[in-house]
Amino acid sequence: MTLELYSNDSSYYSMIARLVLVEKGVRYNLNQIDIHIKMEQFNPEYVRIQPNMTVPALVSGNDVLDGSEKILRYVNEHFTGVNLYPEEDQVAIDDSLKRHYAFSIEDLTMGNAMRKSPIAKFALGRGLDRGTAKCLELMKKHPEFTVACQKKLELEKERRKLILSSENNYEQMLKEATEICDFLESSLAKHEYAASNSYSLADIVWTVFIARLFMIKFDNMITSRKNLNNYWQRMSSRESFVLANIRMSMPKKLLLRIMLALIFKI
Ligand SMILES: N[C@@H](CCC(=O)N[C@@H](CS)C(=O)NCC(=O)O)C(=O)O
Repeated sequence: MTLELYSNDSSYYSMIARLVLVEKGVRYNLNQIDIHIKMEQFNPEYVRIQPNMTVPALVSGNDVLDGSEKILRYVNEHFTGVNLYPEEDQVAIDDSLKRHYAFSIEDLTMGNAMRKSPIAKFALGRGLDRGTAKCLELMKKHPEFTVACQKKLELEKERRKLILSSENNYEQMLKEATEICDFLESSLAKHEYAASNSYSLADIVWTVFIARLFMIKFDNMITSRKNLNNYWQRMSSRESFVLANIRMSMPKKLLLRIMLALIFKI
């Protein structure tokens, strides 16, 4: 049976999906979805698979998993290989996953980009406008997607409010990111991995989380904490880190292409 993963190289949640597949040693076909320039998440063929119009999505036979947490749990449960969710550690792993998914990495990333650059703020606004226009167009041509599109449009509205408004939640996100790092630092004083003494689903999400902190130049949150820094050295030297293409930076050329495409409506 072939597994089809719909992913974007620099997408945070796609990295989680890739990392669990690699850690479990599962072979899969990688389908690239350009969510930034061509905005392929709004293509009807893709919306049929992933009505949330986001990446990642995983198709495994008749099963369609629409979101990284579902993919994490599904891949661990349905494939042989190391058990990344052993019974005795499930409470701690669930706690990690709950904390991780309660945090909005998007608000932190975008909030940070906008504080650094007014151009980024402008491009982001344009990106939201384009997403909204694509969604409206999709709804017009494909009335069968009306409910999905209305949900997405509502989310885009929320995003605009949270990310672009002057009272955005960046400070709150910064505080929460610091609390997560403190939580990890103390967990790692008790055991070798984030939730236990063996590598688990928790380590998958925290690896991607830390990589994102490096991407947005918050290295200090990691390097200033002894256990976390040591953990990061270990996680980032795993073979899976390279094989799953976990990114700690956004290629400058790609960033420039995205900005130009958004600003000049290419
Ligand atoms: N909760 C979802 C979040 C997915 C998500 O927000 N993906 C982003 C990329 S990291 C995306 O596809 N953004 C494009 C869009 O929202 O139009 C998950 O865990 O998979």
